[in-house]
Amino acid sequence: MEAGIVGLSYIGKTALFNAMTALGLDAAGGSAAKPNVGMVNVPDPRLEIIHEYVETKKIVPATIQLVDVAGLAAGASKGEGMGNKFLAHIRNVDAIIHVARCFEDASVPHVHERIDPVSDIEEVETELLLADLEVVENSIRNAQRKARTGEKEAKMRLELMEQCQQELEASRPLRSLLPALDEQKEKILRSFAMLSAKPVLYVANIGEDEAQDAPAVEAVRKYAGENGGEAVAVCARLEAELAELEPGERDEMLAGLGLTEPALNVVARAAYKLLGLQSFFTAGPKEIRAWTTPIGATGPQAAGVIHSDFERGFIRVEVYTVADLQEHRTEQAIKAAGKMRTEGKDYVVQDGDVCHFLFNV
Ligand SMILES: Nc1nc2c(ncn2[C@@H]2O[C@H](COP(=O)(O)OP(=O)(O)O)[C@@H](O)[C@H]2O)c(=O)[nH]1
Ligand SMILES: [Mg+2]
Repeated sequence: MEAGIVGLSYIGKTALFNAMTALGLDAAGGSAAKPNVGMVNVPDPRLEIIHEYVETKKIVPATIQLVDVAGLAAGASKGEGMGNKFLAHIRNVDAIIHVARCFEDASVPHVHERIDPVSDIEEVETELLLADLEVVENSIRNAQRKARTGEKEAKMRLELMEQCQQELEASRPLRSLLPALDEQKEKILRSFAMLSAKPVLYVANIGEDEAQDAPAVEAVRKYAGENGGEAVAVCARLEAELAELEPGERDEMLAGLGLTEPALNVVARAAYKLLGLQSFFTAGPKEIRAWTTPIGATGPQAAGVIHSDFERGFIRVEVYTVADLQEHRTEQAIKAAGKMRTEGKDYVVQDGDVCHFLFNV
């Protein structure tokens, strides 16, 4: 699963990418032709809780892939500059992290020489809407031809695309249309990988001394609420500095700021949720590990995340929760208390399940 960072230039996209991936690439990195790609750990306090009760050699968090593309400017949808390539990179991601500049800093240029995160967001989103509109118009022409010959699927597609056209022409993202669609239409719309239908997290990039509820940040939150997205505020530069410190020094600096964890953890978890992902755990002497599945995955599908043989040879899964472990302290005690559940092929794995898979290969 992959999230892509978008936004205008000089707003802190690469700073955020560096902080999240701790790769430390320089600000010039990441172009439309060759975006930066890195893995982000998704910090999960439940891993440490499990570790209080289970001895292990290492702890492995879940990860998501993050892409840092070059800044998008007006005209991208018309293929200006590297526009087309840029849009192609976004088309491949599963969710969008849209960064908006709230920080003031005379030494960092701004493409429009003013701080106005909501108009910046609108500028980028207009390009995404226009790119979608082009896809929609092509698809309408194609579906009209086929619908004339009475093809049923084409008729439905035509109806859907006309709905999309209406949304886009009213400057509304397609994600706001999704909840109203029936299952079949939703599936068709998803198959187009429309840019404005992707889930989005708005990141208000604030200055070092700026408050979480500064007017510019509140404006971003309001915009997010009205456009079917989530919003968080972080100081990307501060987070990038934090990410470079040794763990001990980092904790000291965080404590000095009155924080218990970097704001980035919040972003990583929000992105994970945005992608429709959840974690289950395995816990043993070799490792305690968080594994990623889409919400709704079954026992065999979850087993397949660990190894494809596990999915094929799945017999059953033994499951308990982190809360069970906190209450009973050992797996044996969980079993003795009758809390260890045995589940079969149809079991829908829940976020936070601790699993032992039984399989034959
Ligand atoms: N003062 C301040 N500068 C920042 C902040 N975030 C990023 N910058 C600076 O803004 C410049 C552009 O950031 P960069 O991440 O390269 O922007 P990008 O073009 O969106 O990738 C760099 O010099 C950063 O150090 C911030 O929160 N505060
Ligand atoms: Mg950059």
